[in-house]
Amino acid sequence: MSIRTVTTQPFPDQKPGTSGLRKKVPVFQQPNYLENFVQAIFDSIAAPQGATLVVGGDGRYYNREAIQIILKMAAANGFGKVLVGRGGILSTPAASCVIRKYSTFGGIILSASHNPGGPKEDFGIKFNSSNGGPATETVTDAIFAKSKNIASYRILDGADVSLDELGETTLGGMKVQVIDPVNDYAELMDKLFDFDAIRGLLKSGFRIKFDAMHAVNGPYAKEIIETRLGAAAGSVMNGVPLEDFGGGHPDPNLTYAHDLVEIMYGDDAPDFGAASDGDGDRNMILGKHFFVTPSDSLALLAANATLTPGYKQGLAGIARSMPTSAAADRVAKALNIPCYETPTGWKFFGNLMDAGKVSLCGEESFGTGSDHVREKDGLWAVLFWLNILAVRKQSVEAIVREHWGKYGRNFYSRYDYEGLPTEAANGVMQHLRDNFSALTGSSQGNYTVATCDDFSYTDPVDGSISKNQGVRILFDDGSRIIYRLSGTGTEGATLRVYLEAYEADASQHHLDAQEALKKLIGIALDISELVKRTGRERPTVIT
Ligand code: VG1
Ligand code: CO
Repeated sequence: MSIRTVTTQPFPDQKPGTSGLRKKVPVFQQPNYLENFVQAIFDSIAAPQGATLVVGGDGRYYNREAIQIILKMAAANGFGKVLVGRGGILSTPAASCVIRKYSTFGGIILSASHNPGGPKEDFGIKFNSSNGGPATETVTDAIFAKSKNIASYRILDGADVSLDELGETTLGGMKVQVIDPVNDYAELMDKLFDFDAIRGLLKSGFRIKFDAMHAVNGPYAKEIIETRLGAAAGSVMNGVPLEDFGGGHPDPNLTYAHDLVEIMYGDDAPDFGAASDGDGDRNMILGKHFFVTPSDSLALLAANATLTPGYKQGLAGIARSMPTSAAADRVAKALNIPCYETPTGWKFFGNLMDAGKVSLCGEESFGTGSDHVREKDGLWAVLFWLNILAVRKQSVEAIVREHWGKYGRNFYSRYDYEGLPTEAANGVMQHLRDNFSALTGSSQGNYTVATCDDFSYTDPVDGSISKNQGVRILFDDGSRIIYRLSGTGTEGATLRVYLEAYEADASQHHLDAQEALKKLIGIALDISELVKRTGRERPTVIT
């Protein structure tokens, strides 16, 4: 087998977004497109000769082809060994777990997360460092810079490697070890949570439904929830991963996980429902006829963490992304631990966790996680909830209502405007920025604007600064409106509007979030001129 150096031309669009490079499959299928980006990664990360790499993905369309290319390029670029999940499968949190457990140099994860899959849909690739987390902005900036100047890449000429049997083969001078994608992850979960207690809960007649949405978590959920924890067969629905996720949108929210939502709001609803996304790192939590917002879920896990074996010593601190509600801040305050506010995207949590500053972190976008890995982790959140439910022996709704009674409630909603013309979306953001001084101090209905800014973050560990992370309109009663452009969309621009209002008075607790936020939503549309500038009367998705 010989190593080939292939001459290539740069593609100007290979800028990694919130979590890696995401494009439509046909874009990735262009000659040299994936190869260029992989070479840009290898040229940026300075892996020592003989280093070990982890490779796996969420099984979506083009996963297998991409893995074969990456393996041949890794062999040609001096890697000594690659650990790859059987069938090319590794959920994002499982990849993070494997990178850490075997002290590897890092890993390449293939996923476009919650975006649809298939020949005309989305694909994605990102590099995770040896801590198991997404590469820092310094590294992703370097990858982008390399991709813009790339002139050639190296690849091994050779036959494809079989990915379907466990065991070791060689590719040129490199070892390829096909590993069980579930096992290491399942063992870690068993250490963190009281599987006996959860088994007892499930034996007592407590019924659950987990919707894997035909995505990567199917095999993980079946093994852990049905086999190891003994939930009734069929507790995991849509458990077979499909290349196109069965034509669905593998995004666990009230809009896209409608099958599960129908069951959980139906006559014979189980006690607990949950779903995860394409690559298994997001989670949605439901009780019987009850939805737990991700921001509340983070706060609740933090408040109840010591009920689980993995967190019984308590938490070092909590971190949340800036648009996530401040519900977790109230818990941190009560526990007398620090709470950090970071830009959107998991890569910002890594430094805090590596430095031991935080144990739990989360985002409003259905992402929750801890320092057990360096990615958000969907199934972990589900098991955390089950452990709490097994100990507290109350319903999901009762636990959440008790929490609101103690800490007050942060009403929360996100409006997404997808597929906007980029100019119109940028125009909304610019219009807001141009009006910071006029807005500051102004009255908007019953609300008064305290300050407006463009969120900027200085990493408390390495001092790096990330600017322009979202426009914040902060009101004097603690309510907030935030506007942000998505970094993961693959078509046009996606504008997200985040709304939050705090209510300390328990008598208001019957209110629906949309009802409670009605005035704030009106203000958000008004001051941004969103409808006029985008022509959209309504958002694409409300969560
Ligand atoms: C979205 C979410 C963000 C999340 C990111 C990756 O980013 O808002 O909170 O970290 O997706 O999630 P954006 O830039 O489109 O708003 V996914 O599950 O990669 O794994
Ligand atoms: Co995801």
